[in-house]
Amino acid sequence: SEVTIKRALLSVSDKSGLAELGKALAARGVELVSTGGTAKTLREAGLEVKDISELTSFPEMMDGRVKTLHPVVHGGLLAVRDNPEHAAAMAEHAIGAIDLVVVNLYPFEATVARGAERDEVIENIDIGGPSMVRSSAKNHAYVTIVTDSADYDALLSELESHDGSTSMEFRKQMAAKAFSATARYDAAISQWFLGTDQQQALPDQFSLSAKKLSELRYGENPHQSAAIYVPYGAKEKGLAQAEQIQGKALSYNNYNDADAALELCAEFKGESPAIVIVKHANPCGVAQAGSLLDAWNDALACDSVSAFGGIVASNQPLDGPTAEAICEIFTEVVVAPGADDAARAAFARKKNLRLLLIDELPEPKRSGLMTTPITGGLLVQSRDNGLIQRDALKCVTQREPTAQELEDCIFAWTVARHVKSNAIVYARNGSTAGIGAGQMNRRDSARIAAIKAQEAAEKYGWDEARTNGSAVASDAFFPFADGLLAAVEAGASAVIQPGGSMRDDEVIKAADEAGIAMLFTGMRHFRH
Ligand code: 93A
Repeated sequence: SEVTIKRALLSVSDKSGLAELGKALAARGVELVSTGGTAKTLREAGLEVKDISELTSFPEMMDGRVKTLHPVVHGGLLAVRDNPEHAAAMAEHAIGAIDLVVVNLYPFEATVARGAERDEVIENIDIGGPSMVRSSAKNHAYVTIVTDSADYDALLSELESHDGSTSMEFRKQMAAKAFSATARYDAAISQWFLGTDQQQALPDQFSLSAKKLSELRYGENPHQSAAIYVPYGAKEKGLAQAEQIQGKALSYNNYNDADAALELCAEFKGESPAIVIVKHANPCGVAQAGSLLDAWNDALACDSVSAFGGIVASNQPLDGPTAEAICEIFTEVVVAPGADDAARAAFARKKNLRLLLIDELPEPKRSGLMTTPITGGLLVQSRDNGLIQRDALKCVTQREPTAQELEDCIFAWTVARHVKSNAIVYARNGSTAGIGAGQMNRRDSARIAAIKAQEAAEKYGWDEARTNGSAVASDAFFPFADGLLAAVEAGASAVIQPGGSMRDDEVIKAADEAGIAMLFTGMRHFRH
């Protein structure tokens, strides 16, 4: 499984360490092939280099958009060397094998970060580079791929210790790095598109025209008047036009809370059974489990005190056992995409409980405008539909999260997006363990969430709070290590947060010292 490096293709935007690497490879007798700028740097260092255009018999064209996208390159990268048909194709088309690929990509993120114009940003979307990276990584049985200049030394010592070859283990390790590099790269590009499109979606003028659907008894308080309106041309019925099966008329606060519950529950659309309990527009218990009943029990255990008088949403049609369990505590509103006969019969015994059925859960990724009146004006923003991309998560600690911690991180993060800032959410095994909402500093939110978890443990007679071994999500970065330390004290073993604080180094150091794993999402979710 050792492959001797005879020919290397180098094509790098970040030219640091390139000349040294080129010299070391040339000294081993490796043939160097390069794209324009890379070849120039190597030649300036006195090295002999073959231009990629000599290989492809095409000039680099269209402002460099098409340099390496050619069968002679990708054939040389993808060929299965001991497959006779592949070998015949190589011979027939004069495709030479490429053993080593050193590529780092156009600096897309740096271009965005310095505020470049749209055209320049687009030009910095590397196409040929990731293609070579992916071809090489796929064919790691034969090809060594290096995507980070920080790995040049590792490559050279590998060649040194294997007499000019690389081992399968090394190539596999580099391939894994390569795929995570291209995944992160694409995630950054897609994020940029979403961001700019959202900005562009804001019209120069807009008028909201809506029809009154029904008067509400009063608004947030009895001295305020209120009604519910439906915009002309509304595309979906949503909560506003849900079917009310039973119970008292809905109040303004009921609608507001039911909407918060529904929006969070919609994040679990098409997934395993999930229950959300909301109080005062904040979730106080969220869980996903094998059955709706289990999800309800887990969600309730998070903060059973707050769940009293709560609003419940389900991501699936309700069944009898779950409805019976919900009826055991005082519940204001239940909203779900359906309820079977047994569930309806159970709810019917609670005359005041408002049961709302919707056709389907809203689409969590949908776009739209959100408005907030201010004195003399209106603030308008695009809806926060920035969903997490697993591939874009960056582990910044020495320890990587375990598979379970990763799942819990993503679950906690999903919930945290729907909690008023400052939001801290602990989760373990698909269930929230403690939620801290709406505090003016992050450390207090972390402490409050931990207190709730402790109270739950005492009430249910558990040996430990569910924050022990939990993942904790923070809706915005930890400005200081103290918030993180409060979470560690509560027993969290993994953290997910946007990152981007001036003191990230301090926070990462505290995480490493505590032996926990920490993921950066690169995206913040304030909700004020
Ligand atoms: O414009 S591309 O998407 N098209 C290509 O065919 C191509 N081949 C290599 N970008 C391409 N590259 C990228 O060029 C590499 O990923 C690398 O970042 C850069 C190196 O160009 P140069 O050697 O001219 O500095």
